[in-house]
Formats: sequence, structure tokens, C-alpha cells
Amino acid sequence: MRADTEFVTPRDPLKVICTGDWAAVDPDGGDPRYVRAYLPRRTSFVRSTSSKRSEGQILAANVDHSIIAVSLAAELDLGRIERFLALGWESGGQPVVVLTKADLVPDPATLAHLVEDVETAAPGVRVLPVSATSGEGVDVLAAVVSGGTSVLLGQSGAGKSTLANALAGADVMEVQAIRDVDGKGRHTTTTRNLLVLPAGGVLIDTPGLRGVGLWDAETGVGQVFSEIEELGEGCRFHDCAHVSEPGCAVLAALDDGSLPERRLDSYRKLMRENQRIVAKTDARVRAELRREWRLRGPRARRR
Ligand SMILES: Nc1nc2c(ncn2[C@@H]2O[C@H](COP(=O)(O)OP(=O)(O)O)[C@@H](O)[C@H]2O)c(=O)[nH]1
Ligand SMILES: [Mg+2]
Ligand SMILES: [Zn+2]
Repeated sequence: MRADTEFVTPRDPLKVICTGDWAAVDPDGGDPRYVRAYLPRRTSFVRSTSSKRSEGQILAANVDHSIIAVSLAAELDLGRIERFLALGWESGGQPVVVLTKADLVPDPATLAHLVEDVETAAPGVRVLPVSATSGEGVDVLAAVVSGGTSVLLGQSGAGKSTLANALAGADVMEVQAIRDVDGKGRHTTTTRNLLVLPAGGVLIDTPGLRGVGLWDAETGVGQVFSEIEELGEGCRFHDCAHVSEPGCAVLAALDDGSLPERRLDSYRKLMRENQRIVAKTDARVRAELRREWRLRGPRARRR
């Protein structure tokens, strides 16, 4: 346990108290009650704020499941799902993909195809079609989220708040009034909200994230593309870049068609993006340290 004030008014944006953090409250304290300590986080869900400033923003803490909501009303964007998955894995929890608005895909064969497509982009991840309208899959999802803390992620308009209401069994979250045909939607949910579910578990609804930047998510990216990383272990050179090296198992899998080219391209893209962010962050941290030393210099000299 730690009760340092630095945790409450931190310089590091990742130490800001956040939805999902646990606090020890003094039961004998007066009114308002005093927080005695914040419990250390088990996991945290972080994205980078904007492309200009290289800062992490913590979205949720102590997440056991990241529920990635993807609307079946819009065309599937596997690249975007992979990006959410990378963040989900990196947060330390188990990701789950829910394909929302399944009532809009009445043909079971078409739905099965869509699920399969998403499964190729999500090894080790459960892909669950759900509909808040028909109730399909909601009980399964309720069971998944009944243990621990879950965070709902996905674009604005994906149906997160509607799903949160279905799981809560009450209209607690505000849902977008206008039907969202292009999947872009407006941001109705502006704050993060924590719900205690009747079937057990805690659910955090997030505002629609139009862009999710990776934040130091190399492990997460690796987990999204676990089949590529596994193939890479069979390459002749252990530092193989899978570009033109002889004996490359990844290129061999591309050639024989067992690895889709889209997957390899997406893997490279997310890895590159992540490396850029890490490099930028390192530069920012170095600059901050230099500034601190400059400020500290004269004072130290006076002493
Ligand atoms: N057909 C259908 N529409 C849905 C379903 N769930 C949500 N919607 C609609 O999708 C829109 C966006 O929903 P909302 O929950 O606000 O999305 P959020 O931005 O991800 O929280 C609303 O107009 C909902 O009525 C569903 O299961 N089926
Ligand atoms: Mg919402
Ligand atoms: Zn290789």
C-alpha cells in the first residue's frame, strides 16, 4: 500500500487516480471520508493522447477483461480491431471481441463468416456476436464479465453504452439518440463510468475512442500477432526481419498462403508505430530530465 501525495497530484499522467483504482477509506473518519491509501494497480489501460504530444493517458485501472465492441452495422476494419487488441493485451487483461448489433445480420452463414474473419485477426481471443436488441449473446457476455473488472472499448456508436445497459439490466448509460449508419457517431459518453453488474463484476464504459494510439505496447502487438511471432522462431536467423532473408519461415508462410499478407502488413505497421512512440517518449523524458537539472542547478549551487 502507498499513500504518497505524489500519487494524488502526480507529475506523471499515468499516476493520476483513475476509474478502476481501489482506495482504502477510513471507516471511522468524518464526513467527507478520508482516503487513507490507494492500492497498487495490478494492470492499467493506457493509450497515447495525441500524435503531437507523446504522453500516455490512463483510461482504466485493474482491468481483467477488455471488451472490444465492433459494430456489425459498418464494414469490418480488421486493422482497427488489431489495434484495439494490442492495447487490450498490453493492459494485462484478457481481451474479448464482441460483434455488436448482430440483429442486423440475420443470415447465420454470413454472421459465421464475419466471426471467422475477426478470429483470424484475434488469435487466443473469444469473438462473440451480441445484440442488445434481440438479447443474443448478452447472457454469455454477462458470464464473461461476471468475474473481475471489464472495460468496454471501441469506436463511438459501436453500441457500448447500449450493451452496458443490457448487462446492467437498467438504463444507466446514455445512448446515442440518432441511429448511427456510418459508424462514426457522436460522443454521448463523455466520462468513464463504472457500473456494478447484477450478475457480478464491474464494468467500465468509456467514451468512444476515435483514435487509439498505441502506448509502449510491444508486448501487446506481439500477442495480437502471436502466429507471426511463433513462425519467426523457425527462421534461420534469430534476428530475422522477415524481409528477404534466406530460410525465413514467415515469408515461407506467406508463399504457401497460410499467412495472409494483410496480417504481416498490419503487424509491421503497428510495430513501427509503437517504435516511433517509444522513441518520442524517450526523447521527452530525456528533455524533462535536462530541464529539471537546469532548474535544480542554481538552487543546488546556492546551497
Ligand atoms: N440494431 C441495433 N442497434 C443498436 C444495438 N445496440 C446499439 N444500437 C444503436 O447504436 C447506436 C449507438 O449506440 P451507443 O450504445 O450509444 O454506442 P456507444 O457510442 O458505443 O456507446 C444507438 O443508436 C443504438 O440504438 C443493437 O444491438 N442493435
Ligand atoms: Mg457510449
Ligand atoms: Zn523471418
